[in-house]
Amino acid sequence: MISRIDLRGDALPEGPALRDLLPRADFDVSAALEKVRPICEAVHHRGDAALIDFAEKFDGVRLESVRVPARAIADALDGLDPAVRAALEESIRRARLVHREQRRTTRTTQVVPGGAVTEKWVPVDRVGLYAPGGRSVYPSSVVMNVVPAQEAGVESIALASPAQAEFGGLPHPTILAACALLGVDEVYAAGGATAVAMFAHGTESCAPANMVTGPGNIWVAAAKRYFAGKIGIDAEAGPTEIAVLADATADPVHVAADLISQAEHDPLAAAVLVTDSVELADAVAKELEPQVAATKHVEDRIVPALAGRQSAIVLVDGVDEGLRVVDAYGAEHLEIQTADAAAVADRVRNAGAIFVGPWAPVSLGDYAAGSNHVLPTGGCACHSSGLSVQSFLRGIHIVDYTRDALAEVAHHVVTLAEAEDLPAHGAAIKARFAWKVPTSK
Ligand code: HSO
Ligand code: ZN
Repeated sequence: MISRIDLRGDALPEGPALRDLLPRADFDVSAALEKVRPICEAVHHRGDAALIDFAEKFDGVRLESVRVPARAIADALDGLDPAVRAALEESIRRARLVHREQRRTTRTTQVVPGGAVTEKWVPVDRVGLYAPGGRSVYPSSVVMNVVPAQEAGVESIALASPAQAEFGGLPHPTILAACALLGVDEVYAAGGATAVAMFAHGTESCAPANMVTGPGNIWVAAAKRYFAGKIGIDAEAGPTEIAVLADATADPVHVAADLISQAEHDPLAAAVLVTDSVELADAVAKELEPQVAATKHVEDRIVPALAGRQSAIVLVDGVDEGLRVVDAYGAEHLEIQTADAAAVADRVRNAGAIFVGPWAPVSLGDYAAGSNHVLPTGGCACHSSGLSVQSFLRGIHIVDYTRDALAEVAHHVVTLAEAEDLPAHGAAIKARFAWKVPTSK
């Protein structure tokens, strides 16, 4: 069901060459870009009417309004299964504990006497959060988007999720209930690229947002790319990924279960085991069969995900080589199931989130570790982080210099301006000192 890549024996290649040996899904956002362009333009020009038409076309339901009435949100909470409510509340509580600690404090650096730079952290004014609702309805993703935005101090938070024909054109009730638990009352029934376009341009019923975040399918990613530059976006989410770095001490039953857990998301989801133990590789491959047979979503997601070119068991000579492989891969989720897992985890440089040892499976992080599950995919972990309070903050530098402090450095500024052939830059300094600025010469 899962292929093998044997990297034992020869020295591993460096950087991109190593990355090229590793499995990865085809996720061509640029091809999708052309398809979302007319959707984004229609929402721009026709506003709510376009959203209503697209909901009819894509979600099979004619909406009276895109804005979800307050009553529907309250009703969804009333109808929520008490066990799901308790689990969501615990998830929210833990996420708040972690994200609250991420708040940034204003810092002033006294560069010279009379010359200071303060970095002031200001939340984005208004954000639009997206919660998918097609193949997947994830109230947990509502928590993972809303909590960091709230803890960052964002004042205006709106959420969109696709209209569900089954629920009279409202987003899924569990999504609405999660909004109610989080105190989000501005919710729209809009899906995929249409939701991103709604937040980017604004419509009659929805004010434009400064930023859009949240997971979604390729259309959401393409719409984010389309609007990047106009609005802020978080990372473009691709299909989910789990990599497990394991040695002979790992339990194959756990490893197989964890690989399957993320394969369950999507036929393009990636499950990669990196190990120096052939015995573990064999045991995991064997263990996958009965576990897959015993679960749901087998033919439509798990089997294509595990059998796809994006998934593999990668054999390496040792844990050091395994670390090089997982760093080259830069997984969204990386589990370390080796002896002395914490020390091994400490050496990892590229991963969206790292799960240490046998008792921290990715599923824990998906729901209730307190960590965020909106994480960089497709190797973007080598330059980006998951969603956090920081995602919703801007650090503004406040430059405050006295006359003397400016005078002290004026000749350096003028010299650099001249070196860059920008005399007007220098003149802005000279003008303040009656043109009597000493040059560095
Ligand atoms: N593993 C997904 C998030 C998720 N899992 C939502 C379950 N529900 C991407 O990090
Ligand atoms: Zn998951």
